[in-house]
Amino acid sequence: MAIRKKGSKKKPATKTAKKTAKRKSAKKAAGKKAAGASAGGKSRAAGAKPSSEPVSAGARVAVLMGSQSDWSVMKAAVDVLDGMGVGCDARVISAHRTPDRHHDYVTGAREAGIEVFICGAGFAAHLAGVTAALTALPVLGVPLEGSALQGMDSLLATVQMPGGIPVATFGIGKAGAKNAGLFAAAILAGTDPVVREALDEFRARQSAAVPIRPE
Ligand code: RP5
Repeated sequence: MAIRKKGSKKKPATKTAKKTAKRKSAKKAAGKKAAGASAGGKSRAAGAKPSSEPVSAGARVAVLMGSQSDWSVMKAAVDVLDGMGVGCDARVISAHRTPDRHHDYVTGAREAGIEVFICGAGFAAHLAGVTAALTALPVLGVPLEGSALQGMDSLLATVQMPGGIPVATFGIGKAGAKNAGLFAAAILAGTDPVVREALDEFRARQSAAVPIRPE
């Protein structure tokens, strides 16, 4: 039998008291976890601010790039989609420099009207892969040049996804960005006759622009 010390307010720890205490501390821990999740959580990078900019009205394709320095190349995807009347939302979002912005954007994108992601990144390019991990929407990856390995690093990082989380990977650089834009249009054209027509017109214009003889 447990003996209470004189003056001690603590009750003897019976089996029932121990169980109750265990339940209470589990409940407290669960409450803290929930509060952390809704407030951003402790796992978030210190000082990182989630993006509060809403997705552009009417945008159906999100064009993400890891750095401002990627824009001159990734613009090729936006240009081709703009030309077909498909709305884009272009963002500088890095999976490693702005992880909260990335998480918040990708997880809210479907509800905001986004149907396809195009992700361009250089070096150890994990932007497309992490995006695909967070959404079941189609993710098109564009490997970018810039490192000492001239984009071979980003190509392999983007294309070599382990089975289970697919990323459709395009060529390195501007041609890859342009083709990713066209492929995004092709995905939308599957259910949207207006985009299908725009894509057919794009192809027809492209064919007509090829000279019969070299000029
Ligand atoms: C990647 O690192 C970006 O996608 C970019 O291609 C590359 C270099 O970024 P900066 O150092 O130019 O910002 O994350």
